[in-house]
Amino acid sequence: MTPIGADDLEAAILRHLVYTIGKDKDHASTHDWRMAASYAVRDAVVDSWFAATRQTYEQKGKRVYYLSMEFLMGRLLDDALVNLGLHDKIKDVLARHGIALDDVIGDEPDAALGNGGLGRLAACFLDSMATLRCPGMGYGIRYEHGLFRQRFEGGRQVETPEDWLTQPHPWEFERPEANYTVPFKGWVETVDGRAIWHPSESVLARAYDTPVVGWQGTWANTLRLWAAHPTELFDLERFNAGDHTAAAAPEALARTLSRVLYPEDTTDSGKELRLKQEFFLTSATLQDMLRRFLSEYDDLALLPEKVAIQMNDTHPALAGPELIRLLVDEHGLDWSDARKIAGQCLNYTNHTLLPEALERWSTWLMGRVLPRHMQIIERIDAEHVAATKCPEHLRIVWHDQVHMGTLAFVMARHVNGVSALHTDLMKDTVFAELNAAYPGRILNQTNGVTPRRWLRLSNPGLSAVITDTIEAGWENDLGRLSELVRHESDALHAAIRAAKRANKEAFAAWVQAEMGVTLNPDAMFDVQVKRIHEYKRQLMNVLETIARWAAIRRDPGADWVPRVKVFGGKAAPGYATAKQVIRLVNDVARVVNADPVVGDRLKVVYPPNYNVSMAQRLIPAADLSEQISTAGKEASGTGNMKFTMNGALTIGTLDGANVEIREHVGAENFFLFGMTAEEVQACYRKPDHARAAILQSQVLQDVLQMLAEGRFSPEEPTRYHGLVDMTWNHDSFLVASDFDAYMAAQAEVDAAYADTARWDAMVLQNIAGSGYFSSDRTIRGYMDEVWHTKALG
Ligand code: 26W
Repeated sequence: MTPIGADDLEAAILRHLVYTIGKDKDHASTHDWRMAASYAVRDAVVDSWFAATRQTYEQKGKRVYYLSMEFLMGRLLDDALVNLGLHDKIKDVLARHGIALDDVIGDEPDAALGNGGLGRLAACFLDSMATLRCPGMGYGIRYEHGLFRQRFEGGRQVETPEDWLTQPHPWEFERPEANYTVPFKGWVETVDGRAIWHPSESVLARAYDTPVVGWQGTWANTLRLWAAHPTELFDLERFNAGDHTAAAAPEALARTLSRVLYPEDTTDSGKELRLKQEFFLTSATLQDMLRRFLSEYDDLALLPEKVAIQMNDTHPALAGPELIRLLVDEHGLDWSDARKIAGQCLNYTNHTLLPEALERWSTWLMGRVLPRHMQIIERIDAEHVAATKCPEHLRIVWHDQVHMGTLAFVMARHVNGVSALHTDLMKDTVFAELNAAYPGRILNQTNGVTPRRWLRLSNPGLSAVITDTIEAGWENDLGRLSELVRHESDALHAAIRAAKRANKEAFAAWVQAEMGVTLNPDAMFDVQVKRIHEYKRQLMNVLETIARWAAIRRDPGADWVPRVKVFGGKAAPGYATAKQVIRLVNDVARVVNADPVVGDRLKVVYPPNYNVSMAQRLIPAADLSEQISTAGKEASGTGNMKFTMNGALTIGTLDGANVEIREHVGAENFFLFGMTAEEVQACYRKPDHARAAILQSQVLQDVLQMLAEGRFSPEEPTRYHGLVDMTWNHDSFLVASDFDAYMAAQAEVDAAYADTARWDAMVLQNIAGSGYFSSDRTIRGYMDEVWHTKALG
C-alpha cells in the first residue's frame, strides 16, 4: 500500500467532507468529520483490496469461506487507522481543524453483529487472515439490529434495540449485482429419479461488502454480509385496492430475515425464524461460492482443491445438505460425487459442550421449512449409519430431531475444538462415539485474538514500551514478546507499571464521567467482563465481594489492599437467573459504594452495555482478570488472552485456554484455584455437594445468610431467596464447592499485589508469554491443518 502523507490525507478528508458529505468544514459536525475521515481512509484500503482480489484470481489461490451467524466487529475506523499506520497522522490533521480524533472515533457505533466469544473470534480471524495474506472471505448476515443495548433500571437489565444502521455506514459497499434467491417451504416431487423442489416462499439475498485490511495494509479481504430483500416488489394492485398492509407484506416478511440478531448465546432458541436465518446465510453464500468458482473453473470435482469452507459452530451446518442440493439439483452431479466433494470442502468448529447450546431442529419444522434438505439429511444419515453401523442415538435424525452437531461432524473433513482441554473433552464426552467412528477427524486449534486491536490499538502506552524495548514488528510476530524477558529491569518494570497506571486513570475518569463513581487508581482493578452465565460464575465473584465487604467492616483498620471490582456483560433477555445475578451485583454495589466504613478499600462498578469498544477501554486498565468458570464448561475463553497480553494477572480455574495460558506464562505467574474438570465430574456424583460445601464454609454461610435477610435489598428482603435456595440445593456449577479455594486464591492475589516488585515480575512474564495467543498463530494452524491453503502475494 502506498504510504499516504499527512497533506494527502487532509486533502482527501476535506474533499469528502465537501463532495461526499456536502458540508463546509466551518459548519461540519463531529459526525460529518467522522464520515469524511472514514471515506478518506476507506479509499486507502480499496487499493490493497483490489490488488488482493486480483492476485487471488491470478494465482488461482485456494479460497477460504468462513461462515458465521455472528461477526462482532466493533468500530472499524480506528482499527483501519492502526493497520494502515495513519493513527498519529490523522490525529494531527484533525487537530489542525480543532477536531479531536477521540471524538471522531467515539462517534462511530459498534458493529455489534454478535453475542460474545464466537462472534468476536470470527472478527479476530478476519484481521489475521488479511494480515497473513490468506484469501479468506467472511460471510454473515447484515442484521439491521445487532446485539441489544443494555441499560439498568433499579439495577435490572433492560434491553433496547441496537440501531447501528440508522445512520449511513461508510465502510460497506452495496453490491446490487450480487443477489441470490433463497427458497423456503413448499414441496418436493421426484421426476425420473430427480428431485424437484417447488418452494412456496423465497427471499432475495443482497450482498454488502466491507473490506478487511491487514497489518500495514499489504492485503485486504472481504466480509460479505447478506441483507434480505423481497423477491416480488410492492404489490401495487393490493395497494390500489386499499389493502396497504398486504401490499407491503412481501417487503416486511423479507426484511424480518435480516432484521435482528438472536441474543441467545448458549440456548438453542428452536425458533423458525432462526432456522430461516441460518439457511438464508448458508444458501446465499454457497450460491455465491459456486458462481465464483465456475467463473474460474468448469470442473466441479476441483472444488475441494480451490475451496475450504469453515462452519463456525453448527449454526451454518445446513451447508452440508445445501451444497449437495446445489451440486445435484442445480448442477446435475450424481449423489455420490456431490457427497464426496462436499465432505472434502466442509470443516466444523465446535465452541461449546453445553447440552442446551447444541442445536436440534424438530424434523417437523425442518421438513416444513426445508423439505428438500430434510430428504438430503435423511440420505446422509442413512449412509452414515450404514458406514459406521452406529447405535440409534448416534444418528443425525433421532427422536424426531435433526441433531446439527452430528450432521456437521458427519459432513466435515476436519472437526476442531478451540482449546486443548476442550478438544480432549470433545473426544472423551459429547463426540466420543463419533470420534471412534471417524478416527482422526477431531483436531485442536486453540483460539487467539488479534494483537492489532487488543494491544496495539487499545493500549498505545504499553505498545510504546514494548516497541522501545524490543523494536517494532511484534504486531504481526507476537512470539517476539518473549524477548522482553531478557530486557527485564526495574526501568522496564516501572515503564510497564506507568503505562498501566495511565490506563487506570483514564478508565477511572471515564467511570467518573459516565457513572459519577470515583475510583482510586491505586486500588487493584479486579475485572470480570463477559456474557452473564451461571457457568462463568459471576455469582461466585459477587459472593466473594460480599465476604470481602463484611471482613473490611469487621476490621477496617487492617492492612487491606484496596480493590475496585468491575463487572461487565449482558444476559440473554430470557435468562432469568443471569438477570438476577446482574441485579445482585448492582444491589451490592449500591450498598458497598455508599458505605463510609469501607470507603476506598472496596468499590463495585458495573458499567452498562459492555461491548467491544468498552472492552478496548477497560482491559488495558485491569490488574486482575477473573476467569473462574467451572472446569470443563468454558470451551476456551478469549478475554483471558486479551487481559494477559495487556499485563493483567489471571485468577482462574484449569478450564479452557486458562490451562495453556498458565503453561505459557508460568504456573508461578498465575493464581490457580478450584477443581479440575475430572474433580468437577466427581463432585457432581456426590449427593448434596452444595450443602456439604456450605456447611464447611462459615464465610459462605454468613454471606448467604445476609442475602437471605435482604441485606442488599431492604426494600424487598426476599428478592434473592431464589438464588440462595438454588445455591444450597442445586448449585449446578459448583460455586459452593469452589468458594473457599477461590477466597484463598484472592488472598494470595492481595499478598502479591502488595509486593510491587513481585507483581511487576509476574506482569512481565504474562506479557512475554502471551505471544502464543495471537490469532495469527491460530490462523496459521487452520491454514496448515484444516484449510490446506497457502498465503498469497
Ligand atoms: C444457538 C444459540 C447459540 C449461540 C451461540 C449457542 C452457542 C453459541 C456460541 C457457540 C457460544 C459462544 O460464543 N461460545 C464461546 O466461543 C468462544 C470462541 O471459541 C469460546 O472462547 C468460549 O469459551 C465459548 O463459550
